[in-house]
Amino acid sequence: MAKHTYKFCFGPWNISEGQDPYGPPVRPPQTFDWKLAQLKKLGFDAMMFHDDDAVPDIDSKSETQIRKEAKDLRKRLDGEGIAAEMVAPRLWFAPQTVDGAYTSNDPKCRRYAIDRSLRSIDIANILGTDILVLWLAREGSYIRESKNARHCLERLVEAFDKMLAHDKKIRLAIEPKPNEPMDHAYLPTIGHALAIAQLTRDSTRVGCLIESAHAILAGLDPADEIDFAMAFGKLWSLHLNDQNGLKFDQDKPFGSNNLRVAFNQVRALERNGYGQSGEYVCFDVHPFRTTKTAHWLKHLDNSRRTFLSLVEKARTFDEQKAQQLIADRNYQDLDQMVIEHLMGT
Ligand code: XUL
Ligand code: MN
Repeated sequence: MAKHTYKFCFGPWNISEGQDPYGPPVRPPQTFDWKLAQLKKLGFDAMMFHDDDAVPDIDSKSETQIRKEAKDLRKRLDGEGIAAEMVAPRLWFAPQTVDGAYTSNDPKCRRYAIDRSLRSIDIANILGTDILVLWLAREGSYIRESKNARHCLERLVEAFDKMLAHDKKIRLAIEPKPNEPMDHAYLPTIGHALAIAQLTRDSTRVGCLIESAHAILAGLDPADEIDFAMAFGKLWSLHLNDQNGLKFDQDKPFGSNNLRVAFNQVRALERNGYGQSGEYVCFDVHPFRTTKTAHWLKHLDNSRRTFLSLVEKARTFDEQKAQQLIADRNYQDLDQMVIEHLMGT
C-alpha cells in the first residue's frame, strides 16, 4: 500500500449555527475571518467555497466587482498559506432556482443558473482552483409529471457544455445526492454522474465528488462508490461524514455512526491512492444542534482524528491473513478479524 500523507479541508458552512426546519440558530454567527483563523489553528490545509462564501451577495454585484472581491480574497488566502480547494455555485437559494436551476421549466431561470455558474468559474480561476463542484440541489422533481426527465438531462448537458466551453481548464466535479431537498434527484449516484459525463463536449473534464452521507442515502456503500469512481480516475474531491440510515442528511462527524463503513472508505482511498494527485480530504460535517459554542470546532477536529486513526488501522490490517481467509472462503473469521482489528483486541 502506498503510504502518503493527506491534506484536509472544510468549508465556512461547516461551522454552522444549528438552525433546522423546526428551530432557529443556537450559536452566534461568526465572521468569515474568524472561520479562516480557526481553520488555520486546527492545522487544515484548504478551504472550500460556495461562490457567495467567496463573494457575499454575489447576485447584486457586477462582474468587475466579483473579480475584484475574488482577487482580494485570494490575497488573504495566500497571506495565510491556505489554498482554495473548490468553488461551488449555490444554486438553491435565489428565487430564480425555486423550480430547479439548469432544469427549471423557465428559460430565464435556466439562463440565470448558467450565468451564475460561469461567474463561479471566474472565481475559481482567481482563487487558483480548477474544480467547480456541482451539488445539483434542485435538479429533480417533487411531482413527476411537472418535468420531462429526458429534457432535464439534456438541459444539464447543455449547462455543463457551456461551463466547459467558458474555461478550457475547469473540471466539473458532480456531487450526487439522491434526495433532499428534492423527492428524487436526476443525478442520484456516482454512476449517474459518470454516465452523463459521456454526453458532454469533454467527458475527461467531468468527474465527481463523493459524500459519504449522500451514498448512504442512496442505499449504497460509500467505499464501493469510491472504488467505482477511482476506477475511472474521476474522484476529484471527497466529503467524508456519516449518516444513520435513510433520514434527513445528517452530516455527522466521520465514523460517528458506523466505524466499519468509515474504515472501508479509508481502505478504498488507500488502495486507490486518493490524494496522490493533490486531491483533498474534506469533511462536510456539522456540529450537533446541542453543541455549545465552546465546543463547536470539535466535529472537524474529531473527524480528522478518526480519519487518521483509520488510516493507521488500514495500514496495519493483516492483508496476508485476510487473503488466506478469503482463499479458504472463511468469511466468518474474516468478519471477526475486521471487528477485532477495529476494537484493537
Ligand atoms: C449538501 C452538500 C453541500 C455541498 C456543497 O448536501 O453536501 O454542502 O457539499 O454545495
Ligand atoms: Mn457535501
